[in-house]
Order: sequence, then structure tokens, then C-alpha cells
Amino acid sequence: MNSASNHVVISGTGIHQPPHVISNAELVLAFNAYADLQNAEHAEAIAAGERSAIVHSSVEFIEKASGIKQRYVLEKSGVLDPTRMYPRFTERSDEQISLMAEIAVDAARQALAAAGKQASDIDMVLCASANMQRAYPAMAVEIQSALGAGGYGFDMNVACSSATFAIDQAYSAVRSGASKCVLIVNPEITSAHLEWRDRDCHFIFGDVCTALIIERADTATSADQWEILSTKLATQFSNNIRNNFGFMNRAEDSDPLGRDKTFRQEGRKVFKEVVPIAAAHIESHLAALDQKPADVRRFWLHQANLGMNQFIIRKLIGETMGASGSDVAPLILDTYANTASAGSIIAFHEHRADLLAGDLGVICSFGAGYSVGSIIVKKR
Ligand code: CO8
Repeated sequence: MNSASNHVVISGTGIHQPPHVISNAELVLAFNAYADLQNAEHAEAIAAGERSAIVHSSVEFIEKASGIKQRYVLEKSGVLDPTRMYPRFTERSDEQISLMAEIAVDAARQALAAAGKQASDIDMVLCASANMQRAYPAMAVEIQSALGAGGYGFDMNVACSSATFAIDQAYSAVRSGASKCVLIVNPEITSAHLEWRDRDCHFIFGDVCTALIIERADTATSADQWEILSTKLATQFSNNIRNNFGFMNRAEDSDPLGRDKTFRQEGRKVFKEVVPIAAAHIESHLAALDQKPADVRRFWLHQANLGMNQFIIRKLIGETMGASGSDVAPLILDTYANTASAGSIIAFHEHRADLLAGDLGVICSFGAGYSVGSIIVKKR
């Protein structure tokens, strides 16, 4: 029966943690070896002032500027090879499951088990990520098939805000009665579209996949349920985080390996512009529910930069947050790095067990677009 007022809960989460860790020390060693090789190869041009030498990276800078100490990746030998500097994946045949679908299925199975659901209970699959492995068929349809889920699936890309925007879609579908039980997966293979040869950004990202089950409260049996009270999304166009890779590259005769075909950003501008947008967004979202930031027991914030989260928390509740995060705003960035859309969901997955019935929480993402999404939840 359709009803415009079904109560909606998040009833399970899951995470695929890739097998390899790259510490800052390993990363910097590889980058500096790459810089030395490049500088030796272009020594004449550098001496003639025709080319700038590549400057070494440093562990101290990375930790101070970002709070990141390590990252997980699906493949590390290619990333750390100074003559390559990107992961080495074996191409799979069309008959094999794709890598993105494989990690999504792993995270999804964990979320299903946590929610006490079968794949056949799912009637909508959203694959929401900052980049898709291919143009089509949709990743979500492959994941639906690999799991044996019903209904339909589609892909969504809102960069770092893909997960919260997908929660909004799932919430609307379940609330309206259009769907009963939605699986959201956020497979982020950022290592394949990060520019590991750029000192300004080579340390920022890591790989992961998160999964969420969102269903009607009256069908949920999980012991751990989070009612979605409200969702709020916003976007504002900016070129400050951009990647021009795409199907037009060939027709434009542009260089498929050009610098603009991987992640690039104006990090300082992003920092300055996105922090106030995110803080104001959360504050106005809570106000619409007659709530104040101080009423919130936990913020599961997007995990891009320690300083950004410190600013947001100071703006919202006046609290000075330490380098390891805080009880009100836990940090996972130090171990996972920025995992694009999955960051706030990893924080939610790992840091919610201690909350009590009635506690209020906010999941919030912010990033490229610009985009910001907030989800207000209450522990049942
Ligand atoms: N080692 C040593 N020194 C360095 C390094 C390094 N690795 N990198 C830069 N420096 C130097 C610079 O050259 C500069 O030197 P100088 O002052 O002499 O010019 C100095 O350090 C300071 O540089 P910055 O001003 O760039 O440093 P910041 O303090 O601003 O820190 C950050 C850089 C960490 C990038 C910071 O600006 C930041 O985090 N900004 C926010 C970024 C952010 O949140 N971006 C979100 C992007 S994610 C997203 O939306 C999803 C996109 C899709 C995913 C893509 C996956 C690949």
C-alpha cells in the first residue's frame, strides 16, 4: 500500500576495506623518486629555465595540511612505481564481474546481513560514486544482478556528495511507497582517477566501498535502526574541483593523458568556500526541524581535510576539535584519507554503536560541484 508518510530507516551498513595500505612515508618515497627521475631526464631544460624542477613532497606537510596518515588502495605496486604512478589493474572480460561491482557486492552483503535482509528484499539499487568504471550498462544493474536483487537500479554521480544525494533519493522513494527496501553502494576507486604525480594532491585520496540499506520502518527488524527525519541537498557550480575525462575526449582530439583528465583542484579556494557553505547548510537544515547544532549528539562529516571539519565544528557548536577528531565529530580521514562520497558513511558505519535511542545525528557531505547534502537521523 502506498502512503505519503511511511517512516524510513537506515537499518544496516557495510564496508569493503581494500587489502593494501600506503603510509605517507611510502607515498612520499615513491613521489620523490619520481621527481628525481623526471628532474634527471629533463635536467637540461630545467637548467635552461624552460621547465621547473619537480619539488619533493613531505610527510610533515601532508599530516599538517590534511590530517591524513595513510590510505587504503586496491592495488599499490603501480602507485608506488616511480616510472608509473598509478594502479595496475588487469582488464577483465565482459563475462567477469567488474571490479567496482565486486567491491560493491562485498559491502552490500555486509549491509544486508546487518539489516537482516535478503538480496531478494531489495527493490531499488543505487550505485552512487564520484566516478563510474564505465559508461554503460549502469554499474547498479550489474550489482543488482550479482546480488540477485529485484526491482531496478541506476547510477548517480554527485562527486563527494553522491552518498547523501542517494540517501535523499532512497528516502523519497521509500517514504512515498514507490520502493520498499533500497540498497545504496558507494564504490570509490579514487586511486584510478587521482593524479599521483601531482605534489599538491597526491596524498588526498583512498579507495573503499560503503553500503547502506534504507527501508520502511514497519518492515525493519534490525536491532540498530536510524530513522531519517529529513534530508536537504544543495549545489552551486564551481570549477575549483574538476576532472575533464570523458567520452568527448576522443572527438575533441585532446590528450587522453592530459593533466586535466584526472582529479585537479584549487585546494585553498575549496577550503575557504566550502566550509561556510557546509556549516550554514547544516544549521539551516536543523533550524527547519526546530533543532540547534548543540542538540546534535554526533556529526558524521565528509572526510576531506581535518582543518575543514575543525572549522565546521567550531562554527556549529563552538568546540575546538583536536587532531584526532572528537566524540561529537569522529574522524576516519587519518586512516582512510578522503574517500570521496564514502567518507561520511564510513564515519557513520564505525562511530554510532555508543549512541542511545532518541539521540540525534547528522550525516553531511560536501565537495565537488560544489555540492552539499545533509541527512538528519534519530536513533530508534
Ligand atoms: N609536500 C610539501 N609541500 C607541499 C606539498 C607536499 N605534498 N603540497 C603543497 N606543498 C606546499 C605548496 O607548494 C605551498 O608552498 P608555498 O607556500 O611555498 O607556495 C604550501 O605547501 C602550501 O600549499 P597549499 O596552499 O596548497 O596547502 P594548503 O594548506 O591549502 O593544503 C590541501 C592543501 C590539503 C589540499 C587543502 O587546501 C585542502 O584540503 N583543501 C580542501 C580540499 C578538498 O576538500 N577537496 C575536496 C575534493 S574531493 C571531492 O569533492 C570529490 C572529488 C572526486 C574524487 C576524486 C578522486 C581522485
